[in-house]
Amino acid sequence: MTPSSKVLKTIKWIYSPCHRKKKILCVPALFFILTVTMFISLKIDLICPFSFLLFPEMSSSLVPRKSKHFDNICLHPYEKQLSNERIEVNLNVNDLELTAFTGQAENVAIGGAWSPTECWPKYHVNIIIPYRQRQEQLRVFLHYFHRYLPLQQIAYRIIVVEQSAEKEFNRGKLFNVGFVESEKRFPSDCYIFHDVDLIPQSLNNMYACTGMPRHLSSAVDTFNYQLPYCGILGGVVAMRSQHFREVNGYSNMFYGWGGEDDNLYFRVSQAGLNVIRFEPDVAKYKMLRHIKEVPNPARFQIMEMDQGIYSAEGLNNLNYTLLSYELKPLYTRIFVHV
Ligand code: BGN
Repeated sequence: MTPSSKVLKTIKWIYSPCHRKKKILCVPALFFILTVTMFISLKIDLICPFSFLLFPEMSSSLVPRKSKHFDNICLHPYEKQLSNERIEVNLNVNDLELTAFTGQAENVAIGGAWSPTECWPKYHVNIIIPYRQRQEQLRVFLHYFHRYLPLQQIAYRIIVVEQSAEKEFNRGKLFNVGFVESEKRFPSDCYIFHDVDLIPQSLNNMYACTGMPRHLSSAVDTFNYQLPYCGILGGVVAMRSQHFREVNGYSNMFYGWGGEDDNLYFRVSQAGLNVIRFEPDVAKYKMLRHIKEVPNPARFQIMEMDQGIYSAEGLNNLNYTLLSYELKPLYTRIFVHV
């Protein structure tokens, strides 16, 4: 029997209660078909707001780094018990304070890398931050993250990709550059693409990758801790490097504010991947205050154009000029012209 005749036979079987005049069974059968069809067509919309229900599987859905170590593996907050610990956010960190903090930040290696010394970290991440002229926020970010991440007992490196002054800011392209440059120098199976103005508020929001791409910042204070729309994938995203390559990274075409994150959501769905979100209480973020950027009026056209060519536009046609590469005390700085 060919696959298509098999399908026909199944459809006939489902409808058979109606033919056999068993009208009583006809209604539930049709109801069942209708529900399944609706569920498939609305799959994304239905699953999206409730995707945090996957949370109970959190520990098993995190993907550990490849390793031959079996002894003395670090325990992570949710593996001990969910943590209620809060780390204070200092919203005003000046240069002097940051220098003093650098002196105290235990074991942070030059370049902003850290790894636990007492146990073997199960997770290893590169955190990429696109950046330009947000010195105050970067200081707050570094001061917070080098206290927050060590408590999760993960191995990490903070990589700031700074764009030169000439053109409009291109968030997506800076992420692509951060990924390519990091893969050359300190590759990782897991990447976190992170805005500089977002501060996680729960220690249970593990900075590690899940089997599927994860939207970490799905409950931001400025959106009343709610998801503004289903296809949002901005702020903070964790992706396995293999998946990032599969979706061809971000688009390089979005200069100015808006669209590149929605475009990533499109790329992820086209690759047959799902977006995971943890429960709102875990995915809570505070957004640091800044002046609202002016949206790029051309973003809708770019989005439309890119949807036709995304497999040829992204990581595989990335070009940029590396202006400098520096290991700063609390982060790795990559300065580029894009
Ligand atoms: C959306 C923006 C996102 C932004 C969110 C949250 C667009 C659509 C362009 C095709 N999307 O409106 O880029 O992250 O708001 O601020 O503008």
